[in-house]
Amino acid sequence: MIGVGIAIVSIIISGVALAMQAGLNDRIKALSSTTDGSTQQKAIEVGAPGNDPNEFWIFTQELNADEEAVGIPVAVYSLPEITVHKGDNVTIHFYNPAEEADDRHTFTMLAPYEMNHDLAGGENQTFSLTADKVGRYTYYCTYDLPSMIGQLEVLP
Ligand SMILES: [Cu+2]
Repeated sequence: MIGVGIAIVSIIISGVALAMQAGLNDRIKALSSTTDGSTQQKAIEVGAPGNDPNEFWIFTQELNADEEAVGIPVAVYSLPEITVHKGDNVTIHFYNPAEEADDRHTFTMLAPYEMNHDLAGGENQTFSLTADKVGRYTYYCTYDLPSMIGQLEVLP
């Protein structure tokens, strides 16, 4: 008699567990299905503590290499990728920490985010843009192509 009772209780418990699992599956499906019926994994994004996700600091840097021996410019941006979302107001703090004033670098973009910030060594500038066009856009230094580039990615 007790054995039958235990069997009935465990059948009820596993039934409830199955129903909960089914409900959970429906919720996951609802979160990931799109209007055309295909499924899509939503990207997880994790920031750094106290960091505004739309504010970026970028330094110019001359690599420790013989530019003439290498044959192309050996300068880079400290941050070669910026990822934001459509509609974000993005702030960039751009620093050229070179000791010589004539070691110039630029942060330049073509349309639709057209801009050209040209800094002498020791200078910095803060500027903003509204990320209203989705896509990948290259930023580059007019003095150090083809190597001194980065990508602004604007996600939908
Ligand atoms: Cu440069």
